[in-house]
Amino acid sequence: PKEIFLKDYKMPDYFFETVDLKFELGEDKTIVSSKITVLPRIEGVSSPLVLNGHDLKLLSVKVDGNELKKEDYHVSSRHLTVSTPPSSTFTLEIVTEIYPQSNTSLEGLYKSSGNFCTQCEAEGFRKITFYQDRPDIMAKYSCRIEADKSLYPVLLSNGNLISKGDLQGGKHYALWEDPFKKPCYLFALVAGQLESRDDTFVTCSGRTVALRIWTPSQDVPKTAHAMYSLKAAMKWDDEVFGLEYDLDLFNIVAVPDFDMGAMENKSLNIFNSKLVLASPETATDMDYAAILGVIGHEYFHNWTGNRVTCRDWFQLSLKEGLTVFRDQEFLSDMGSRIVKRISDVSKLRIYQFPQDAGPMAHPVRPHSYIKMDNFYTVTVYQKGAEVVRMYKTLLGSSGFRKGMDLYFKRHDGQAVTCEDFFAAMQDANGADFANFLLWYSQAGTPRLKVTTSYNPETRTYSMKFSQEVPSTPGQPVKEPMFIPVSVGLLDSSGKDIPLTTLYHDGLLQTIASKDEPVFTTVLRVTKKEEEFVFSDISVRPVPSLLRGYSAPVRLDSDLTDTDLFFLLAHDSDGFNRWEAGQVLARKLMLNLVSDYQKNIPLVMNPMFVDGIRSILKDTSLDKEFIAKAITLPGEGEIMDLMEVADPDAVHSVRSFIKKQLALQLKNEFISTVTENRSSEPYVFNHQNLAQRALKNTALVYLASLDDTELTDFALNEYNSATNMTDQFAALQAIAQNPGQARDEVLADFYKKWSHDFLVVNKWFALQAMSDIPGNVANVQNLLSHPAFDMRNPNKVYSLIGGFRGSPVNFHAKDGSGYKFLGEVVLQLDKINPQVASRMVSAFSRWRRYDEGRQALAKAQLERIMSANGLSENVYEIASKSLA
Ligand code: DPP
Ligand code: ZN
Repeated sequence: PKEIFLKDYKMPDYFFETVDLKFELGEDKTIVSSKITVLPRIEGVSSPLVLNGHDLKLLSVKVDGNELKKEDYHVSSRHLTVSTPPSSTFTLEIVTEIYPQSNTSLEGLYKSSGNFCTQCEAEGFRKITFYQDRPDIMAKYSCRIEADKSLYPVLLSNGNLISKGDLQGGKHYALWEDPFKKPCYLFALVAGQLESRDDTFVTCSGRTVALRIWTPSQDVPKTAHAMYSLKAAMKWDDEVFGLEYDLDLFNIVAVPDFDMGAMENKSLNIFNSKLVLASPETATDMDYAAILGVIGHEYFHNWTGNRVTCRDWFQLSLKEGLTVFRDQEFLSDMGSRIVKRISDVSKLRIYQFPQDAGPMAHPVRPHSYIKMDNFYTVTVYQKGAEVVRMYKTLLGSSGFRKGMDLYFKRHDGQAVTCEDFFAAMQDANGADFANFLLWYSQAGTPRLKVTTSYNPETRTYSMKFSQEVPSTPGQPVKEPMFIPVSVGLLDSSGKDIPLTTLYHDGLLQTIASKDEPVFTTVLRVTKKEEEFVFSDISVRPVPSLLRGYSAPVRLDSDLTDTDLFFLLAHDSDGFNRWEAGQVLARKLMLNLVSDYQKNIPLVMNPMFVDGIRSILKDTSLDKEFIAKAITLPGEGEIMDLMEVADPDAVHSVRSFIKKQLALQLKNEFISTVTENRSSEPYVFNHQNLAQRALKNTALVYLASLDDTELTDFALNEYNSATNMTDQFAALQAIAQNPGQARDEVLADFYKKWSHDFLVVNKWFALQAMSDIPGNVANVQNLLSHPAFDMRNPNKVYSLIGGFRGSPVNFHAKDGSGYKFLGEVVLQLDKINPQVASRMVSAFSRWRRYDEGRQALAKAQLERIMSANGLSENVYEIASKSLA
């Protein structure tokens, strides 16, 4: 396998101006003809034209209408090289034969439930035809599709429908033309039996856009929320960024077999049906929110990704980090900003921090890859979004908007780099971002330490920062980063203290005048060690540090438990209120883990119980916020903080605390459930979902006690539920403990929903993630359940992916969890390497565990590495994990 490096980037020798494609779709083969206008970069200079291809059968190549002779080109399993093409504009015509019906990789052109569809990002277009498969080749496309009319009545591609009509032999055709230049990864084609939900949207300038969401006819009723989401996203981008949709038609197609969540192909988004289909009876509030977010995300790509795209795949975060940031902001505006921030930061900590501390650690802009598919990561996406958020924290909303406007003004229609985005932000604001670009090139989560001190004589309050970026593979030594630290100070009554002046670097700086007080300021920490001193502080304050989580760092502070309980009760920054509770919970859990390991009986800290009780009873708080604030950090998060991760200890401790809270707050939890039941029909809005979230969190606590009365209480919730959110939460609550009640309710749920594969996937995931003892065997058995199918990524993500969600079972001491996963990865790799490689990454942090587990996990990685015909995808992850 060949590694590709950012430093080796070269401009292409040839540009493509127009691409006319023709697809003759058939049952056993498809013929693809392409006609490309090729332009040498330097007129008069001819060099070999190298095209990418992946296992294509070449039928013919023509240059300027003449069939090439055998000696004028060379074809291999991965390339087609035209040796001496003309040195000025010419046409290149290529015909290939492909077999979509046997394409299980779900990359290129393939079939899903009998329909044809495509997935080209990152490098799938080369499975369709020979092409310069790289994002800096931007061309105008037309696409003619021919297919059997009764089998494939709907024929879709990018852009506008130019003509359609019947052909001989029961066939028909459609001709599509996309007026915008695009890289080939945004090409799409769909052909099949589909029906649409139609609507319209009027953009800010008064253009009426036709909106269509396509699914098999029986699912059309489940697309109402997706349509609502699309219209909300279009309106939001009009209003917040002044970004208007640019064509008269926008199509979304839902398919059941899809590697990713969704794909932003120009005007023809293709979605995993999980992220389109919803009804109150079959989808949870979380599903509804995910649909809103992902429909928004793909729509937002029309500007951040499509109109301005990436020069090369190393720049992926240019479009993904930015578009994730945009979908985060969209959901914040549609619901609770604080709760959204909490969820996003949790996601970063649970998934990205471990990646950044392991063998797959890479910068937001990676330096190299073997398979680009392996770099659609939480680092590129979530940490990338944090990097974009820091610009906004530094510039404010209007400064950020100015930067975005300049970015589009400069780069519309271009394929650009992360530096171009940085430059637009800086130039539009006359700002100096110093060494900020290091966020794109240095991997690893920076550690930021703060020590504080108050001097009553000088009435000054000092914050001393020191930072360290841990070494990561290939990057042993790091430079200090530019860390924006948003801070506030609380007085003894919990009120924010006005911030006026600050000493830094020997200079006195004005923060704000006394008449227009400011309560939060952003410190720019740029050195290894640095001090900031607030003046005019009359009492010893309690600091609120890194408000809103202003930078993706691990913060160590000298706050005492008393300070943290104080912040939990008073901080005006909602995120930091939650954070104070989390810091307390992490400390409590780590202390108990150490007791557990020393065989010291576990004792619950009553202060913590009181803290949770007061949050639970605080009627001034948002209910979804309460649900978040009473939820303990996950097991993975705690293991991540240990020298040697101990899944058994962490699991026992977390269960212990959960049960203690349930026991000591039983009455409070029962009233939380009863007071938050609703007899209203299901509506997806913030108030209602917050109420359900709180009720269901309380229910899970209660049912953890495994007490007959409380299990019946939960069963009653299950039986009386009128929507999937409540029904599934009750199922989860009951399924926490092994036994008859669990078995019966799981069987009942399956019987109710066996006809709906998206609901059945929830049922798989719930069982896979279960912490019940010895669950490896159950999961193994479910592999042969009639509803399971290794070829469908959603099913794999639910059952195999879900299994990794139970550390205590995945890391079973006897190695059974590792063995199970090792076997599955090898089977999957033959079917779908992208999906297999996502699964194998569960092994990557094997060195974090004790020696016994290390040996068992390592053996599985070695077994995978020694397999014949291993894909590059799995090879890259497995070999880097072992390195
Ligand atoms: N479809 C994936 C996303 O939108 C890759 N572009 O993030
Ligand atoms: Zn994206």
